[in-house]
Amino acid sequence: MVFQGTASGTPTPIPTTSNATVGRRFGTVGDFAYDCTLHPGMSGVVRVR
Ligand SMILES: [Cu+2]
Repeated sequence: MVFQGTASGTPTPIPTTSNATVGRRFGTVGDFAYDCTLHPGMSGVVRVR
């Protein structure tokens, strides 16, 4: 999956994996929208408060 935008604190993309756990740390308050790279239209937002 990839995060939209290039605002400060936007995490790097998460590559496609299988049977793995991948973490990203959000060090900045904000809304970080993302898109699934496998499924068109599967999107979400991580809200950091
Ligand atoms: Cu998906």
